[in-house]
This record gives sequence, structure tokens and C-alpha cells, in this order.
Amino acid sequence: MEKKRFYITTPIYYPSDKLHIGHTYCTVATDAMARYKRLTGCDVLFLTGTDEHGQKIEDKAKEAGVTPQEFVDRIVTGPKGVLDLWKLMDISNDRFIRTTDSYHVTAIQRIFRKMYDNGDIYKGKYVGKYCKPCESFWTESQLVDGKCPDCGREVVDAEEEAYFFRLSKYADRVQHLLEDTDFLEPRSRVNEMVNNFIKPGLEDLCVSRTSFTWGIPVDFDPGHVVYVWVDALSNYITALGFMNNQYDDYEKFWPADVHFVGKEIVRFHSIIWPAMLMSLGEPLPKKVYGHGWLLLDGGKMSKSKGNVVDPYILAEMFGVDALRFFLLRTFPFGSDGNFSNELLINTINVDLANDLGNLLSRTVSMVGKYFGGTLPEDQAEDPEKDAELVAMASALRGRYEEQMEKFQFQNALAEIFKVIDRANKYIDENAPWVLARDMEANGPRLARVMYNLLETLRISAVLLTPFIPGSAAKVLDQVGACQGCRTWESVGEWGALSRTVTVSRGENLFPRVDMEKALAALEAKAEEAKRAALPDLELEPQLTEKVDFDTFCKSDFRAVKVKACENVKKSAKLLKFTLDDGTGADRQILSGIAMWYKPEELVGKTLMAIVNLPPRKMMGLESNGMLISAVHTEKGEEKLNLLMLDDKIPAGAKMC
Ligand code: ME8
Repeated sequence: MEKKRFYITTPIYYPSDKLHIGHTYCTVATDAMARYKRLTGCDVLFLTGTDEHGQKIEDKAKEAGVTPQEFVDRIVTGPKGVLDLWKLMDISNDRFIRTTDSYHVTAIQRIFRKMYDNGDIYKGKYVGKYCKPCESFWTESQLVDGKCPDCGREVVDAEEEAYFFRLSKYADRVQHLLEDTDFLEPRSRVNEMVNNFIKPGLEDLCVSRTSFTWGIPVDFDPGHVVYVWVDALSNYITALGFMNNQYDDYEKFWPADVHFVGKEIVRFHSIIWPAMLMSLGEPLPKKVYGHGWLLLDGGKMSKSKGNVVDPYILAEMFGVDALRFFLLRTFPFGSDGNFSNELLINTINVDLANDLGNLLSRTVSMVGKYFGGTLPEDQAEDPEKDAELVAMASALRGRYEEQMEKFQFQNALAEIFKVIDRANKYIDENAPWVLARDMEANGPRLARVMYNLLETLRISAVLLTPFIPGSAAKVLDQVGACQGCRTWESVGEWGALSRTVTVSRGENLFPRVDMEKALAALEAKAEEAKRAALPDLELEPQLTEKVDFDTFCKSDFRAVKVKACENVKKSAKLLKFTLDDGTGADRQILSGIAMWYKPEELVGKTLMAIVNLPPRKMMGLESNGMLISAVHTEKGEEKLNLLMLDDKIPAGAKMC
């Protein structure tokens, strides 16, 4: 029988900054869904990628002094770039599209031309507002308090000759799609779309720009580049081979089963994208699911707000699976959720270390201790004591499936953990350590208790595979599950695990995290990362105001030799210098450089001083002049170097 197909996508990410835990959230959810569908036997295509054009990228590349292509290459394929992150997070995408891939570029030009040829794209003049960070055009009436309705940032006036897409023509069909079908989920997002965007009147959409060049040129009018959202949304079909020869999967996989997208880009996916497809005469995706945001301190994570959380740091400290698990176990997918390190550690400790980890290690070690690792054939059921656990574990696949089909990852995991909790209780109820006191009488019963626990662990671990693929496989290894009892079919019913199974005790898969220590370590790492991100070298800007030569010549710079140097009492900063300035009398200068020099290392050195400054008192001591030093900032830290002269220069020599 031919396998059922399933095509799922994530948004393609802007490589304008490094990705953070918020981006990771959607990709991990998509990955869990793709793995779940593969587990159930579907032929899955999971697509992700990067959205590499637009003014924001062009601006950032200029800032960085590189070409836009070099800029995106670094963030996509460079160290700790997008591809590295997905590898680290164990993302099982089947395909990765970059909108700078040449097949995509060609396909976009063909798509644009087709819409132009059928009259849905026409040339006009754009007058309105533009939000640079979001790459979105807005009309005056759509602004909120004069700012971008999506991100709340300033918008700028924009006027230029441009191509327009007749979005207005599709308003009724799109409204019907949203209101009368289950195209957009969760349903709560439908009202927002209809009331905020369609009912006020859907205006035609500006789909080309002439004010920058980093985009796909309109091939029949090369001064124009295609609006980045037309370019980006089409990735879902060009990556299948639509209007290009790179792939041949369009017939097989389109329409997509679901596009997972963040809530702020639901508008593009549920209004503009279906209208574009209607114009092209192509089928619509079956569903768009708008997930919520991970918030930090109540606000969306963003680089500009400086509140992003680095998935590399978290994965390194807690493990990739723990992080994946946390994201999907803690937050309902359709709503916003507040991220915190405390919550992450707590989830690891409660669910993974306590509940699942303990159940696994207790069970496997008891099978080792009481049966030498292999259960005997002779096992005694106790229907009364076993019924509830067996019934719950047997029904688990169905309950889990019901939630997964609705993308309710949190609920699906909750179902698994109900069973795991029940199994832990089952251990206490059956007190294996008491049964083990008389193996002759209780051996068969003890064996059955152990079997029931292993079988529950097997079923749970198979269903956990989409969420924690690496660890779930290790759980299955430890409980002795053969390949045949790691399948979807095998968890549909109780008892696939061999009665005489052999366990293999392994590492502690989910160690408990010491909350205080981990929080301190995280803080230190965040601090380190912040420092690493600081510029290597910062120099004071040069003064533009001119000083005339005569004024400059009034400053008397001399070579001075250090006769003595000591710390000033009660001052952490000041050093007191006794200097030979060539006059025959000692000169005293105080200098705030104790942070950088020890007094003894300066004795005998030849330095440079300005000697005609008026005397100044510091900490009750008089300073006659100032020593000259060079200052700069390195990785955020101020550095100071005294200007040291050649020792053959005599004290008192004038600098000019
Ligand atoms: O929007 N919590 O790219 P993007 C949850 N290129 N999700 C978050 C998040 C957070 N804190 N921060 C970001 C784009 N995201 C376009 C997509 S698709 C044809 C083009 C999600 O890199 C965000 O909601 O800005 C979006 O779905 C995804 O990350 C990519 O965001």
C-alpha cells in the first residue's frame, strides 16, 4: 500500500541575526511533528530554510562591510550558523531552501511573470508607510499610534513606482476560506485576521521595490526587485520543484498538510499566500497553524531588545533533548509562554529526572538485582493490581495520537507522563523489595511486576521518540526493546516486549540539575557571551575641533625619570610618583593608574609628562603635572599603557 504523504514546513528564517530559543521553538515543534508522522508510517517531507533577501539584510551587510551574499553565507553556513543550530538540535528536515538558491530565483521570476501575464500584477505608484525591520508596507489607517502594527517600531514614508498584486480581488474568497473552513488554526486567530485586515478593506499589495537591490530582479523590468514576502512565501512550492527543475516533488507533496508559523506572520500566510496561490491557479495548503511566542520578561525575544536566549548555551548545559522536551512540554503551542531558566530546570528535574529517569533506573536495576538482567518465563499476573496500569498504557497511543493530530504537543506529553506517574505508583503498590524477600514464593509475581514496568517504559519511550529522539532510543536500549517493538504498530497494544526480555543497564539519562549552581553557571556563560560579542577594540573618536599651533605649543611635554613610586594610602586608584624632570628638584605627580601598574615595576622608567599644568590636590597630596598614557577599550574593558620612552632620552628633554 502506498504510504500517506505529509508535507510540513517551518517559516524560513531571516539570517539577519543569530537564531535564538524563540526560533528554535517552532523548528523543534515542526521536527516533533515530522518525526511523529514518520513514526506513524507517513512519507514525510519536512522543509525549512532561510529567507535571505531584503533591505534589512542589505543594510546589515553594508554595516558589516561585506556583500549581502557574504553576510548571509556567514550566518547560514558559518560556525554556529543556522545549519549548525539545526544539527545541534537534532532537526530532521528533509530539505533546506535558501532563497538565494538559483532554482528558487528562477522560479520566483516565473511566478511573478505568470501573475503579471494573468493581470493580477500591474504597475502603479506606491505611496505609504514602510516598516524596515518587518519589510512590510502599511497604509496610514493600518498603523497603530503611527507605528508598525506588527512590531510597534517607527515607519518611514515611502513613494516609488511599483508593481501591485490585486489582493483586493481575492478578499471574499480569502474571507470565506478563513471563516468557513479550518484552514487557519487556532480558531482564535481567524477573528483577528478578518476583523483587522479583511473587513477594513483589503488593499492591493505593493510587490516590487526600486530603492534597494538585494532581491530577486523582476526579469522584465530589472530596476525592480520582487517584494521579499512574495519571494519568501513561494519557497514552500519552489522547494518542491514548482516552476523549476531542481526537484520533482510538487505533484507528490503539494498541497502542504500544514505550515507552522509564528503568530505575527499569520497575516502573510493566511491572506497573502492563499491569494497568491489563487492567482496562480494552484491548490491551497491544507492548514496554517499560528503558534504563540516564547516571551522573556513578558516581551518578545529580540536581538534589539537584548533579551535573547542562546540555545547553544542551554543545550550545552542541559542537553539537546532536555531542551527540546522543555519547549514542547511546558507551553501550549497555540499560545504565548514565558520562558525562564528556573522553569526549564524545574521541568528537567520533575519530569525527566524524577518521573521518567527514576522509573527507568529503578526498574532496570531491580531486573538486574532480582533476575540477573533477564526475566524468567514464569510470570504471575494479578489482574486486580495490574489492570489500571495495563489499561492506561494500552490506551496511551490513542490518546497521544488524538492530541498530536491537533498539534497539542503539551497535552500529548501530559498523556505520557500520566502513565509514567501511574507506573511509579505501581512500584510502590507492589513493593518489589518485599516480594523479593521470598523469591521461591513470589518470583513469578515479581517477574510480572517487572515486565509490566518495562512494557510501560517501552510504550512511553516509543511515543517520546519524536520529542527526545536520542534519549528515547537509549531508554529503549536499556529496557531491552527489539527493533520490532519500537514501531507505531507495536505500541498500539500491550505485550509486544518479549516476556523473557534482557535489560541493559546504562548511564543515568536524566541527571538532576542543581538549580542554584546551574543558574549561576548560566549567568556566567551569558556574561561571557556578552563580552565575546563586544567589539575587540574600541577607540575614542578623533576630535574634529582644531587647535591652533600656538595654543598647542603652550603645553610643555618633557621626559621624566621615575625615582620612586608608591601607592597612595586609602586610594585604590592613585600612584604617587617622585620624578626627575631635569631641573634638579624632584617633581611629584599623582596618577590614577594603580589598576594597571604596580609601583615597583615603574621605578627607573622614562615616561612622558606635561609639566605646566596648574598644581592639583588629590587625597591631600599635590600633583604637579600629568603622565601621558594611551587608552583604548578591548572587549568592553578599559586598557591603559603609560607612554614609555627610550631610556637614553635624558630627564627634562622637551617633546616637540
Ligand atoms: O518571519 N517565540 O523570519 P524570522 C516564538 N522570514 N517564535 C518566534 C520567536 C519567539 N520568541 N521569535 C521568532 C520571518 N519566532 C520570515 C518568515 S516564511 C515564508 C518567512 C518565530 O526569522 C517567528 O514567529 O523573523 C517566525 O515564525 C519564525 O520564528 C521566523 O522568524
